[in-house]
Amino acid sequence: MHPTDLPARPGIVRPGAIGHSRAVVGRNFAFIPPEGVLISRLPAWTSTTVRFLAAPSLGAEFAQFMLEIEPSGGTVQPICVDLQHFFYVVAGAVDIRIGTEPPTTLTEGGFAYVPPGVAFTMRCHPAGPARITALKKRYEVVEGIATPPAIVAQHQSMPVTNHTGLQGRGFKHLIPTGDLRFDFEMNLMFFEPGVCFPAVETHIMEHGLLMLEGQGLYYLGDSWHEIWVDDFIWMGSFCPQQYYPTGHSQSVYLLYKNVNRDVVL
Ligand code: UGY
Ligand code: MN
Repeated sequence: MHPTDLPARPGIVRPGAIGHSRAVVGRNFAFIPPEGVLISRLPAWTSTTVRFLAAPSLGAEFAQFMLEIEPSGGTVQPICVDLQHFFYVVAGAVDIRIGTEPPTTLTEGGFAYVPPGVAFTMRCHPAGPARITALKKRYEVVEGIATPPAIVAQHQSMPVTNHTGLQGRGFKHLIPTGDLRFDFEMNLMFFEPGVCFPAVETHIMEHGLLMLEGQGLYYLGDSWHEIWVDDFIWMGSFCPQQYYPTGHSQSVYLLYKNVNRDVVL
C-alpha cells in the first residue's frame, strides 16, 4: 500500500513523510518535488509567497521560483534590474506591464519575457490567486548583437510544431529558437505516452524543468525518477538525461535551456 492511501487525520503528520521523499540533490542535477519546498517572501512583492526551485547555491547559473500571489497582490512598485525575467502563468490571472507598454492580462498558459534593464509590474486579478513560475538570468551581452525585445503572449495562440520527425513529439518555442539576441529558450515539450528522446542526451546546456501535465520517468545521471505534475528538475551542464512518459495521456513540461552563446574560458 502507498503511504498516501493511509487515512490522514487533520493536525497529524501523514505516514510516509520521512521514508518516502522523492527529493534527490546530486552534483549536477536535483529532483525537487513541491511538498518539501518551503515558502519565503520577497521585499519587492506584496501578498506573495515565493518557493525557490533553482539558484546558484544549488549549482545553477540561473534562478527559478514559484510565485503564489494572493488576489490583488503583486509587485510593490516597478521592478527594474540588470537581469532578464521570464514568467509563465500556471494558474490564475495577472496583469503584467513591461516598460511603457499598456498592461496585458495573462491567464493560465500566458507568458512574458522581460529584457534586462526594463521595468515591469505584475498584479494578480482580484477574483482569485495566481501561481506563476518565474526565472531570472543574467544577460550574456555580445558585441554587435542587440538585446532582445519583450514578449507577452498566450501559448494557446501558438501552434504545436515538431522539427524532429518523430511521432508523438511536440514543441512550442515560447522564446524564438535560433534568434541570437536571446541567450536562453523556454520550450513547452509535448509527449505521447511511451515516446522518449532518440538517445540519452548529455549536453552542455542547463535545464530547469517544471512538469505541467501527465507523468513519466526521468533519467538523471544514472538513475530513474518518477515525475508528475508540479515536480521540478534542475539539470546541470552535461547531466545525462532521458524522459520516458508513462500514464494514459500526453505529458507536458516547461523547459529552460541556455543557448546561443560560446563557452567562457
Ligand atoms: O532540448 C533539449 O535539450 C531537451 N530535449 N531536453 C530535455 O527535455 N531534457
Ligand atoms: Mn536536454
